[in-house]
Amino acid sequence: MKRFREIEARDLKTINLSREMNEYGYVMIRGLLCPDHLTRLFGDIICLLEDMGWLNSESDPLERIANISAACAEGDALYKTVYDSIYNLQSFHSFPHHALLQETMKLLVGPELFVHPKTTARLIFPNFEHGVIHAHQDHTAVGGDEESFTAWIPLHDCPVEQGPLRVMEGSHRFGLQPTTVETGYIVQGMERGNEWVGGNINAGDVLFFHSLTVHEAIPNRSNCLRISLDCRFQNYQRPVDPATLVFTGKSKRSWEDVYITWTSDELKYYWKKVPLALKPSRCELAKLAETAESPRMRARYARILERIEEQLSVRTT
Ligand SMILES: O=C(O)CCC(=O)C(=O)O
Repeated sequence: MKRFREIEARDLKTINLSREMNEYGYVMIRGLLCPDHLTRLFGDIICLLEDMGWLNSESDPLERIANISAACAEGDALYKTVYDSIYNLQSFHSFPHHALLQETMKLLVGPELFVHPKTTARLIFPNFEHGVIHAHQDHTAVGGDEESFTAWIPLHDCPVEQGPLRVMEGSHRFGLQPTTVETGYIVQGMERGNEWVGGNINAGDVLFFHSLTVHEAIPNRSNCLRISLDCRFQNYQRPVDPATLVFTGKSKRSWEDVYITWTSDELKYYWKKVPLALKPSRCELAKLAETAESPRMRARYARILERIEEQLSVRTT
């Protein structure tokens, strides 16, 4: 596999990042964050994983040696319990607001930066096929504006054997690529683009890519849990999908549940202070809740509308 084209953080002032992104569909920035910036969140997550029995009790939790008998992945009930407790951490939600990350995101989208509030954590057990994310484009799952980007950030050194992400260089130029209905993935070997690029991604490195860039995880063949974040962002003058602001599933989860243990109000509902142009708008959502093709989609639009209205009625400081 060809190695990432890489940019050193110290060279950011002299490089045209947007041009790099347009050309290759990704930028790999080495040493953007210093490993100390990761310590707080990494420590909070490790404590939770240790309490939940996901780590080998014989070794130092910071080594992340997995308890294989606990192996599970997104979609499993056990995974959700652990995931939800990580998702409620204030340190998890404040992470994408780190000044260095935001400065770099602005180089890609302009000064009107909007960080999507629903950051994703990835907890990837080793040698557990069910947990491997195969080739896809974020735009297929996330929707919204195509000019959106992901920052993929491991919270520790992530050598190739621990299963970092790799990307299909130049694939963002081919529009949405077909996926199979059963998996939502692009069939292996059918990805369009130049070629796969990858390599070790270390603590402090950040891989940014376009919403149409095909990417996938390399299988984690180590004995360690891989812990990483996907943070999504865009320019807020471009349309923002309301589904990025609320929980769209059938569970009654709300931002109030997430905020329960937070010690500061600063980032609660921060998007309400941003002049967002929602697409679909509230009127369009109401229409879609009646006219969308399937009952499942009608119910989903109705939920999104209801939750957006609820949020608008919550006062923020
Ligand atoms: O971290 C992973 O395994 C998958 C991440 C991913 O697909 C994404 O960031 O969109």
